[in-house]
Order: sequence, then C-alpha cells, then structure tokens
Amino acid sequence: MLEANRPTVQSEDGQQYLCYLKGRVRRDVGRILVGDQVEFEVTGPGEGRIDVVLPRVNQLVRPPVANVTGLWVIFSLVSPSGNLELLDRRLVMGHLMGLAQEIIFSKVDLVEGELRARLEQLLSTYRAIGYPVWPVSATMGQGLASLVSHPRRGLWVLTGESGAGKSSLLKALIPAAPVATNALSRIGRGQQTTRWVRLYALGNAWLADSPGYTALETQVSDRRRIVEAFPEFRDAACRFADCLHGQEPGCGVQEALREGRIAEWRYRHYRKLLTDWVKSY
Ligand SMILES: Nc1nc2c(ncn2[C@@H]2O[C@H](COP(=O)(O)OP(=O)(O)OP(=O)(O)O)[C@@H](O)[C@H]2O)c(=O)[nH]1
Ligand SMILES: [Mg+2]
Ligand SMILES: [Zn+2]
Repeated sequence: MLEANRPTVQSEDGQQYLCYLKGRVRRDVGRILVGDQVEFEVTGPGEGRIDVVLPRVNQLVRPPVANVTGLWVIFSLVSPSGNLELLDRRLVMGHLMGLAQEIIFSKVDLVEGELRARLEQLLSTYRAIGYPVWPVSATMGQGLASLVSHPRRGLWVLTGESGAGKSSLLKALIPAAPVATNALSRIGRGQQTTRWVRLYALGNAWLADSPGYTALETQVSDRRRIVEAFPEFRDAACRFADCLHGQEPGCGVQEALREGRIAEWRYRHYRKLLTDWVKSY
C-alpha cells in the first residue's frame, strides 16, 4: 500500500492499482494503512480489489503506517535548534519498538562557528553508540549522496521535531515528491501539517514523511528495558547485573560517566526517563 486516502497498491512488478476494499476486509481490519501488505485482484486497467490484508509486524499511530523497518530521526542544531532530550526519548521509543534507527543531522549549511564543534561532538557520540549518523543539507546537497548510498530495505519513516527539515530532505532526495515544506505551506493552506502519508521509493527502500514527531508511545513494562535502550551502558560493563546505574557505589556506568566515556546529557536523559517512568506507573 503506497497511499491510504486513495488506496494505491503497488504490485511486485511495479505496477500501481487504485483499489477498493472487499467488504469483509473492511470489517476485519477497519482501516487499511500505508505499508500494509495485501493480496488483491486486478479488476480493470489500473484498478483492483483488496481481498486480504496480511498480519502487521508493527504499526505507528502518527503517521498511520504499518510494517515499519526503521526511523530516520532528523535533528537540527539551528533554526529551530533541536531538543536533545526529545531526540534521546525518540531513540529509546524506537528501540523499544524494535525499529532500526539512523540519525540525520540536518541543515549543516547553517552550522557555523561554535556550533561546528557541537555538531562534531554529537556525530562522534552517536556514532560511537552505534547509530548510523548523517550530516546533511537539503538545500546545499551536502551529505545526500552518502546518505542515499547506504544500503537499506523496507519502510523508513522520517521523524523529528517540527521544522527540523524532514519534508525538505524528502524533497531533496525525491524531487518528484509533492511535499509541502513549512515555508511553502504557509502561503498555501495555513499551518503546515504534512497531512497525508505516502511512500516514496529510495533505492530498495521506501520512505514516508510525517508531521512533527511521530507518535510512538509504547508501554514500558520493565525499567530494565529503558536501561537496554542505552547501548553505551552495556559497553561500560557495570558489574552489577540488576544495576539501574543510579547511586550504587562501584557502578561501571557512573565510572564511565566520570571518565567521559558516556555523554553527560545521555546519562541525564536516562535518569529523567526512569523517574518519569516511575511517576507514570
Ligand atoms: N538552510 C537550510 N534550511 C533548511 C534545510 N532543510 C530545511 N530547511 C528549512 O527549514 C524549514 C522547515 O523545513 P521542513 O522541511 O518543512 O521541516 P519539517 O521537519 O518537514 O517540519 P514539519 O512538517 O512541520 O514537521 C523550511 O523553511 C526549510 O526551507 C537545509 O538543509 N538548509
Ligand atoms: Mg514536513
Ligand atoms: Zn551500574
């Protein structure tokens, strides 16, 4: 399924069909989602009927997309300057949902002076943690070639704070995409919301834009899962098996933090997440 408003299905040979849902399917699955894998029957030239929606591996609430492989988390240091706590929360949520994640640092053409060093610090920190990181500029084209040449499969959703440059990036990568960016849509239909979801082919993968931060809220039943979402804590090899890396004397994570092997803001966001988890439980 490429698009849900006008249910468009692409077959394995690349043909597209505008489809309607068989009544029984509508009753069973309710709404069909972008990213759904379906079985369908061709009913006419470029037209078809969806008979079966295959079970979904996962599903996002906003944008409504099924069978997501990974997230492109877009973060900008400038105009507007992004919030690192939101970034880390996003990475934790993505991890809990079992999604692959890559971090794209956008608008690098605007990153100057002291911010350059900050960008380098963020790139090396998140790279060391294990995330693929990509500094790019949608307007000047920097970094786009390496971003695209990285091998990927499946369905990837662009996520990140409003104004971070998601739609601009999509548009830079896929010029044919009719994407409204912030600046343009103010002239158009008032407040920007990337209203509809559609998939765009990028190499062997598919991309979906989304407005603002994706809603990923997922239940965390166990605090250990939050700990696990910080891969660098594992590298710190704390010797206490059930350690939450708080005030415990001899904790390996705190030692790594003191020695600068764990970024101070990552640890701070971890503690905050734990506290919020306790409150919300
Ligand atoms: N200088 C510069 N400006 C950029 C770049 N990418 C995006 N912008 C500008 O940043 C603003 C926001 O970009 P969008 O692509 O609409 O941001 P978005 O993440 O899609 O925002 P939402 O759809 O509201 O979530 C626009 O005015 C863009 O022109 C870039 O690489 N360099
Ligand atoms: Mg947008
Ligand atoms: Zn510990």
